[in-house]
Amino acid sequence: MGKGLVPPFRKGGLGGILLGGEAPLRTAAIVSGIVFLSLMISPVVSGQNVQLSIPASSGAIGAEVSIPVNIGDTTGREIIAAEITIQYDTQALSATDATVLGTIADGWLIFPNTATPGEISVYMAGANVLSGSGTFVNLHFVVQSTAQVGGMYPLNFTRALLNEGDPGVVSQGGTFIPEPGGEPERIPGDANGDDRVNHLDLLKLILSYGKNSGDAGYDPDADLNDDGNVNKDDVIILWKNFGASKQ
Ligand SMILES: [Ca+2]
Ligand SMILES: [Ca+2]
Repeated sequence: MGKGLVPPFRKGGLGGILLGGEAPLRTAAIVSGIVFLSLMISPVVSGQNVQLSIPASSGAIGAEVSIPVNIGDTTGREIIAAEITIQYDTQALSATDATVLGTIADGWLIFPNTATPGEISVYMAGANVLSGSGTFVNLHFVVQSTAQVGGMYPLNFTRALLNEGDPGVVSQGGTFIPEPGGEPERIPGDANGDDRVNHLDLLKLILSYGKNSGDAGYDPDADLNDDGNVNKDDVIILWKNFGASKQ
């Protein structure tokens, strides 16, 4: 339909309007031009749609992170419900929850669904009509140990619906970048970090026994109480926890 309107618009079009061609031709050109322009322009009028977007974010491996879904100006749009589904990479993230506390949808009911790996869906609705712009909902994740530090993991909308589809939505996904995690917490007495306290830890203490920080052979891992020397105090810590393990 748009294509059929192109030739008359081109032929009589702007030239006819600007230079003042013959009256009927000019009228036809103006009418077809207006129809053509309105057909071409109406799908891209951005004021019609409300934008949903996810900003770039980052977080340490092992940490809990909150990633917002932001919403553009909602004033006067009568928004009282939304359905959003975001896909993410399970190598980097695992979704745990979604909340609206402190967002512009604070007070709405929210039903997060994280049952499908790599996907978080939220159904939300409220009696209070939205106004303004800002964070719409916070998505909560745990950064996975398999995440690559510095990698760029996309979060994409696979569903974004406001009310029953009116107003329309323009959605833009985001990127998550993992950061290095802290040292995992060791159980007391675990000198070699294998989450067990046993003869291997005792061996490390024996090899470093009597050594002070700065000495050749001083092993900071064997210095269980971090006081700068490996001595009977460290052996006592090991002995008290001998046999312990994580999970
Ligand atoms: Ca150990
Ligand atoms: Ca010590």
